[in-house]
Amino acid sequence: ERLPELLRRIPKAELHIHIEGSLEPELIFSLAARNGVALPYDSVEALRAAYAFSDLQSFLDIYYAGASVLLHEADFHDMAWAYLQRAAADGVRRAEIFFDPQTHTERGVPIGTVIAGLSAALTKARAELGVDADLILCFLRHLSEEAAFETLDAALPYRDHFIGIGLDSSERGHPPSKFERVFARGRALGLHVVAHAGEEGPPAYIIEALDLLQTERIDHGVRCVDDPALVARLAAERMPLTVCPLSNVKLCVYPTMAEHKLPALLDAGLCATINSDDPAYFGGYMNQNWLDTFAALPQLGAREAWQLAANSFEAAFADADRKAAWR
Ligand code: ES4
Ligand code: ZN
Repeated sequence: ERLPELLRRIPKAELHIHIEGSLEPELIFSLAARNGVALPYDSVEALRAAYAFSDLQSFLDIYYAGASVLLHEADFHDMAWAYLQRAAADGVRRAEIFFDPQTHTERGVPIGTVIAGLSAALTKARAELGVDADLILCFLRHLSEEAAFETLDAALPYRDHFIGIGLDSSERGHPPSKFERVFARGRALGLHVVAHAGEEGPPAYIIEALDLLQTERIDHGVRCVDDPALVARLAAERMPLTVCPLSNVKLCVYPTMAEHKLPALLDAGLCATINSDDPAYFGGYMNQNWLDTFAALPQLGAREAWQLAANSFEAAFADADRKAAWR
Protein backbone atom coordinates (compact mmCIF):
# COMPACT_ATOMS: atom_id res chain seq x y z
CA GLU A 1 0.00 0.00 0.00
CA ARG A 2 1.49 3.30 -1.08
CA LEU A 3 -0.98 5.79 0.38
CA PRO A 4 -0.55 4.69 4.06
CA GLU A 5 3.21 4.90 3.63
CA LEU A 6 2.89 8.45 2.27
CA LEU A 7 0.60 9.41 5.17
CA ARG A 8 3.09 8.10 7.73
CA ARG A 9 6.15 9.72 6.21
CA ILE A 10 4.92 13.07 5.00
CA PRO A 11 6.31 15.94 7.14
CA LYS A 12 3.50 17.64 9.03
CA ALA A 13 2.64 20.12 11.77
CA GLU A 14 0.38 19.28 14.70
CA LEU A 15 -1.56 22.38 15.77
CA HIS A 16 -4.27 20.94 18.06
CA ILE A 17 -2.98 18.73 20.85
CA HIS A 18 -3.86 19.13 24.53
CA ILE A 19 -0.80 17.92 26.38
CA GLU A 20 -2.96 16.67 29.27
CA GLY A 21 -4.78 14.58 26.65
CA SER A 22 -1.54 12.75 25.81
CA LEU A 23 -1.40 11.22 29.29
CA GLU A 24 -1.62 7.47 28.69
CA PRO A 25 -3.29 5.21 31.31
CA GLU A 26 0.09 3.56 32.02
CA LEU A 27 1.67 6.95 32.79
CA ILE A 28 -1.37 7.96 34.89
CA PHE A 29 -0.84 4.85 37.04
CA SER A 30 2.92 5.28 37.34
CA LEU A 31 2.59 8.98 38.29
CA ALA A 32 -0.18 8.10 40.79
CA ALA A 33 2.19 5.61 42.45
CA ARG A 34 5.15 8.03 42.33
CA ASN A 35 3.06 10.83 43.88
CA GLY A 36 0.88 8.84 46.27
CA VAL A 37 -2.33 9.91 44.52
CA ALA A 38 -5.34 7.56 44.89
CA LEU A 39 -7.21 6.72 41.66
CA PRO A 40 -10.83 5.55 41.45
CA TYR A 41 -9.75 2.71 39.10
CA ASP A 42 -8.10 -0.60 40.05
CA SER A 43 -6.00 -1.08 36.93
CA VAL A 44 -4.82 0.39 33.64
CA GLU A 45 -7.41 -1.82 31.92
CA ALA A 46 -10.24 -0.58 34.14
CA LEU A 47 -9.28 3.03 33.41
CA ARG A 48 -9.05 2.42 29.68
CA ALA A 49 -12.46 0.71 29.79
CA ALA A 50 -13.93 4.00 31.07
CA TYR A 51 -12.92 5.71 27.79
CA ALA A 52 -16.36 5.36 26.17
CA PHE A 53 -17.73 8.83 25.63
CA SER A 54 -21.16 10.10 24.56
CA ASP A 55 -20.26 13.77 24.15
CA LEU A 56 -17.63 16.38 25.05
CA GLN A 57 -18.59 16.67 28.74
CA SER A 58 -18.47 12.90 29.36
CA PHE A 59 -14.88 13.00 28.09
CA LEU A 60 -13.85 16.13 30.01
CA ASP A 61 -14.93 14.59 33.35
CA ILE A 62 -12.46 11.71 32.86
CA TYR A 63 -9.75 13.92 31.31
CA TYR A 64 -9.67 16.25 34.34
CA ALA A 65 -9.60 13.23 36.70
CA GLY A 66 -6.60 11.80 34.81
CA ALA A 67 -4.71 15.08 35.13
CA SER A 68 -4.98 14.90 38.95
CA VAL A 69 -1.78 12.80 39.11
CA LEU A 70 0.32 15.72 37.78
CA LEU A 71 1.97 17.48 40.72
CA HIS A 72 5.68 18.12 40.15
CA GLU A 73 7.80 19.68 37.43
CA ALA A 74 9.12 16.23 36.45
CA ASP A 75 5.55 14.97 35.92
CA PHE A 76 4.83 17.70 33.34
CA HIS A 77 8.19 17.10 31.71
CA ASP A 78 7.69 13.34 31.47
CA MET A 79 4.20 13.73 29.97
CA ALA A 80 5.38 16.19 27.31
CA TRP A 81 8.52 14.21 26.51
CA ALA A 82 6.45 11.05 25.90
CA TYR A 83 4.20 12.99 23.51
CA LEU A 84 7.10 14.61 21.65
CA GLN A 85 8.77 11.23 21.04
CA ARG A 86 5.50 9.90 19.58
CA ALA A 87 5.10 13.03 17.47
CA ALA A 88 8.63 12.73 16.05
CA ALA A 89 7.94 9.11 15.09
CA ASP A 90 4.81 10.28 13.21
CA GLY A 91 6.67 12.79 11.02
CA VAL A 92 5.59 15.80 13.08
CA ARG A 93 8.18 18.56 12.53
CA ARG A 94 6.26 21.30 14.31
CA ALA A 95 3.94 21.04 17.34
CA GLU A 96 1.92 23.87 18.87
CA ILE A 97 0.85 22.38 22.17
CA PHE A 98 -2.11 23.43 24.33
CA PHE A 99 -1.88 23.31 28.10
CA ASP A 100 -4.61 24.02 30.67
CA PRO A 101 -2.98 25.81 33.64
CA GLN A 102 -6.26 26.13 35.55
CA THR A 103 -6.61 22.33 35.72
CA HIS A 104 -3.45 22.38 37.84
CA THR A 105 -3.55 25.72 39.69
CA GLU A 106 -7.03 24.81 41.00
CA ARG A 107 -5.34 21.82 42.72
CA GLY A 108 -2.61 24.01 44.20
CA VAL A 109 0.11 23.33 41.62
CA PRO A 110 1.94 26.59 40.83
CA ILE A 111 1.74 27.71 37.20
CA GLY A 112 5.55 28.06 37.21
CA THR A 113 5.86 24.33 37.95
CA VAL A 114 3.60 23.48 35.01
CA ILE A 115 5.38 25.74 32.54
CA ALA A 116 8.91 24.82 33.68
CA GLY A 117 8.28 21.09 33.25
CA LEU A 118 6.62 21.43 29.83
CA SER A 119 9.14 23.97 28.59
CA ALA A 120 12.12 21.73 29.52
CA ALA A 121 10.68 18.88 27.45
CA LEU A 122 10.16 21.20 24.46
CA THR A 123 13.75 22.46 24.67
CA LYS A 124 15.01 18.87 24.71
CA ALA A 125 12.77 17.95 21.74
CA ARG A 126 14.20 20.75 19.60
CA ALA A 127 17.73 19.53 20.31
CA GLU A 128 17.28 15.76 20.31
CA LEU A 129 14.21 15.00 18.17
CA GLY A 130 14.22 17.74 15.55
CA VAL A 131 10.68 18.71 16.60
CA ASP A 132 10.14 22.46 16.82
CA ALA A 133 7.50 22.88 19.54
CA ASP A 134 5.87 25.79 21.35
CA LEU A 135 3.15 26.17 23.98
CA ILE A 136 -0.31 27.78 23.79
CA LEU A 137 -1.99 28.61 27.11
CA CYS A 138 -5.69 27.70 27.13
CA PHE A 139 -8.36 29.19 29.36
CA LEU A 140 -11.07 26.84 30.62
CA ARG A 141 -14.28 28.36 29.28
CA HIS A 142 -16.50 26.77 31.96
CA LEU A 143 -14.68 29.00 34.48
CA SER A 144 -15.14 32.76 34.79
CA GLU A 145 -13.64 35.64 32.83
CA GLU A 146 -12.08 36.78 36.11
CA ALA A 147 -10.36 33.40 36.54
CA ALA A 148 -9.00 33.71 32.99
CA PHE A 149 -7.58 37.16 33.77
CA GLU A 150 -5.96 35.80 36.95
CA THR A 151 -4.43 32.95 34.94
CA LEU A 152 -3.01 35.30 32.31
CA ASP A 153 -1.57 37.54 35.05
CA ALA A 154 0.00 34.55 36.82
CA ALA A 155 1.58 33.41 33.53
CA LEU A 156 3.15 36.77 32.68
CA PRO A 157 6.46 36.07 34.48
CA TYR A 158 6.76 33.17 31.96
CA ARG A 159 5.67 35.20 28.91
CA ASP A 160 8.65 33.94 26.87
CA HIS A 161 7.60 30.32 27.40
CA PHE A 162 4.33 30.42 25.42
CA ILE A 163 3.39 31.90 22.06
CA GLY A 164 -0.36 32.22 22.30
CA ILE A 165 -3.64 31.82 24.12
CA GLY A 166 -6.59 29.53 23.40
CA LEU A 167 -10.01 28.62 24.74
CA ASP A 168 -11.13 25.07 25.53
CA SER A 169 -13.36 22.86 27.73
CA SER A 170 -17.20 22.77 27.73
CA GLU A 171 -18.32 24.74 24.69
CA ARG A 172 -22.13 24.94 24.90
CA GLY A 173 -23.29 27.78 27.15
CA HIS A 174 -19.80 29.33 27.22
CA PRO A 175 -19.57 31.43 24.04
CA PRO A 176 -16.39 33.22 22.99
CA SER A 177 -18.03 36.58 23.90
CA LYS A 178 -17.53 35.66 27.60
CA PHE A 179 -13.76 36.08 27.05
CA GLU A 180 -13.62 39.08 24.72
CA ARG A 181 -11.72 41.31 27.16
CA VAL A 182 -9.10 38.79 28.26
CA PHE A 183 -8.36 37.96 24.62
CA ALA A 184 -7.94 41.68 23.87
CA ARG A 185 -5.38 41.77 26.67
CA GLY A 186 -3.59 38.75 25.23
CA ARG A 187 -3.45 40.31 21.77
CA ALA A 188 -2.04 43.51 23.27
CA LEU A 189 0.72 41.37 24.79
CA GLY A 190 1.63 40.13 21.31
CA LEU A 191 0.27 36.64 21.87
CA HIS A 192 -1.22 34.53 19.09
CA VAL A 193 -4.93 33.87 19.48
CA VAL A 194 -6.94 30.70 18.80
CA ALA A 195 -10.19 29.28 20.20
CA HIS A 196 -12.17 26.06 20.12
CA ALA A 197 -15.43 26.85 18.34
CA GLY A 198 -17.96 24.85 16.35
CA GLU A 199 -17.03 21.47 17.87
CA GLU A 200 -20.40 20.98 19.58
CA GLY A 201 -21.40 24.65 19.53
CA PRO A 202 -23.21 26.44 16.69
CA PRO A 203 -21.71 28.38 13.76
CA ALA A 204 -22.51 31.58 15.70
CA TYR A 205 -19.72 30.67 18.15
CA ILE A 206 -17.24 30.47 15.25
CA ILE A 207 -18.38 33.93 14.11
CA GLU A 208 -17.92 35.27 17.67
CA ALA A 209 -14.42 33.78 17.84
CA LEU A 210 -13.50 35.55 14.59
CA ASP A 211 -15.17 38.90 15.24
CA LEU A 212 -14.83 39.30 19.03
CA LEU A 213 -11.66 37.33 19.87
CA GLN A 214 -10.00 37.99 16.47
CA THR A 215 -8.65 34.46 16.34
CA GLU A 216 -5.97 33.46 13.85
CA ARG A 217 -7.23 29.87 13.68
CA ILE A 218 -10.39 28.03 14.73
CA ASP A 219 -9.95 24.78 16.68
CA HIS A 220 -12.36 22.14 15.33
CA GLY A 221 -14.77 24.49 13.51
CA VAL A 222 -16.42 21.55 11.74
CA ARG A 223 -19.94 22.82 12.44
CA CYS A 224 -19.29 25.71 10.02
CA VAL A 225 -20.87 23.45 7.40
CA ASP A 226 -24.28 24.36 8.89
CA ASP A 227 -23.76 27.95 7.61
CA PRO A 228 -22.71 28.20 3.94
CA ALA A 229 -21.98 31.93 4.20
CA LEU A 230 -19.57 31.21 7.04
CA VAL A 231 -17.85 28.49 5.00
CA ALA A 232 -17.38 31.03 2.19
CA ARG A 233 -15.94 33.56 4.65
CA LEU A 234 -13.52 31.03 6.18
CA ALA A 235 -12.33 30.08 2.69
CA ALA A 236 -11.93 33.70 1.56
CA GLU A 237 -9.91 34.52 4.69
CA ARG A 238 -7.89 31.25 4.51
CA MET A 239 -8.82 30.92 8.18
CA PRO A 240 -7.31 27.61 9.32
CA LEU A 241 -9.47 24.94 10.98
CA THR A 242 -7.59 22.49 13.20
CA VAL A 243 -9.78 19.44 12.62
CA CYS A 244 -9.48 16.35 14.86
CA PRO A 245 -11.13 13.39 13.12
CA LEU A 246 -10.75 10.63 15.75
CA SER A 247 -11.87 13.09 18.45
CA ASN A 248 -14.99 13.96 16.46
CA VAL A 249 -15.96 10.30 16.14
CA LYS A 250 -15.16 9.41 19.80
CA LEU A 251 -17.19 12.39 21.06
CA CYS A 252 -20.08 11.57 18.70
CA VAL A 253 -19.85 14.76 16.62
CA TYR A 254 -20.12 12.28 13.71
CA PRO A 255 -21.56 8.75 14.05
CA THR A 256 -18.74 7.24 11.95
CA MET A 257 -15.54 8.42 10.27
CA ALA A 258 -17.18 7.82 6.87
CA GLU A 259 -19.57 10.68 7.70
CA HIS A 260 -16.82 13.18 8.58
CA LYS A 261 -17.05 16.47 6.64
CA LEU A 262 -13.30 16.90 6.07
CA PRO A 263 -13.62 16.21 2.32
CA ALA A 264 -16.34 18.88 2.00
CA LEU A 265 -14.18 21.37 3.93
CA LEU A 266 -11.25 20.78 1.57
CA ASP A 267 -13.52 20.99 -1.49
CA ALA A 268 -14.77 24.37 -0.24
CA GLY A 269 -11.17 25.63 -0.29
CA LEU A 270 -10.73 25.80 3.49
CA CYS A 271 -7.32 25.62 5.13
CA ALA A 272 -8.24 22.46 7.06
CA THR A 273 -5.63 20.43 8.96
CA ILE A 274 -5.60 17.01 10.68
CA ASN A 275 -4.68 16.84 14.40
CA SER A 276 -4.97 14.41 17.33
CA ASP A 277 -6.61 16.58 20.07
CA ASP A 278 -6.33 14.13 23.02
CA PRO A 279 -4.48 11.15 21.55
CA ALA A 280 -4.38 9.02 24.72
CA TYR A 281 -8.17 9.18 24.99
CA PHE A 282 -9.36 9.13 21.38
CA GLY A 283 -7.57 6.12 19.92
CA GLY A 284 -4.38 7.44 18.45
CA TYR A 285 -1.69 9.97 17.71
CA MET A 286 -1.15 12.01 14.57
CA ASN A 287 -0.60 9.19 12.07
CA GLN A 288 -3.53 7.13 13.38
CA ASN A 289 -5.72 10.16 12.65
CA TRP A 290 -4.34 10.46 9.12
CA LEU A 291 -4.60 6.70 8.42
CA ASP A 292 -8.13 6.22 9.81
CA THR A 293 -9.43 9.35 8.09
CA PHE A 294 -8.07 8.41 4.66
CA ALA A 295 -9.15 4.77 5.08
CA ALA A 296 -12.77 5.76 5.77
CA LEU A 297 -13.04 8.49 3.12
CA PRO A 298 -12.17 7.25 -0.40
CA GLN A 299 -12.42 10.83 -1.75
CA LEU A 300 -9.11 11.50 0.04
CA GLY A 301 -5.93 10.51 -1.80
CA ALA A 302 -2.31 11.60 -2.26
CA ARG A 303 -3.32 15.05 -3.53
CA GLU A 304 -5.33 15.73 -0.38
CA ALA A 305 -2.49 14.40 1.79
CA TRP A 306 -0.08 16.94 0.30
CA GLN A 307 -2.73 19.67 0.64
CA LEU A 308 -3.36 18.84 4.32
CA ALA A 309 0.37 18.83 5.09
CA ALA A 310 0.85 22.16 3.27
CA ASN A 311 -2.14 23.58 5.15
CA SER A 312 -0.60 22.56 8.49
CA PHE A 313 2.61 24.47 7.74
CA GLU A 314 0.69 27.44 6.33
CA ALA A 315 -1.42 27.61 9.52
CA ALA A 316 1.55 27.30 11.91
CA PHE A 317 2.77 30.30 13.90
CA ALA A 318 6.26 31.01 12.57
CA ASP A 319 7.99 33.15 9.99
CA ALA A 320 8.82 31.81 6.52
CA ASP A 321 12.48 31.03 7.34
CA ARG A 322 11.57 28.91 10.32
CA LYS A 323 8.86 27.13 8.32
CA ALA A 324 11.33 26.30 5.55
CA ALA A 325 13.42 24.33 8.05
CA TRP A 326 10.51 21.94 8.77
CA ARG A 327 9.96 20.53 5.27
C1 ES4 B 1 -10.87 19.14 24.49
CL1 ES4 B 1 -11.86 17.72 22.41
C2 ES4 B 1 -11.82 19.09 23.48
N1 ES4 B 1 -12.73 20.05 23.35
C3 ES4 B 1 -12.72 21.07 24.20
N2 ES4 B 1 -11.84 21.18 25.20
C4 ES4 B 1 -10.92 20.22 25.33
N3 ES4 B 1 -9.94 20.07 26.23
C5 ES4 B 1 -9.30 18.94 25.96
N4 ES4 B 1 -9.86 18.35 24.90
ZN1 ZN C 1 -9.20 20.36 21.53
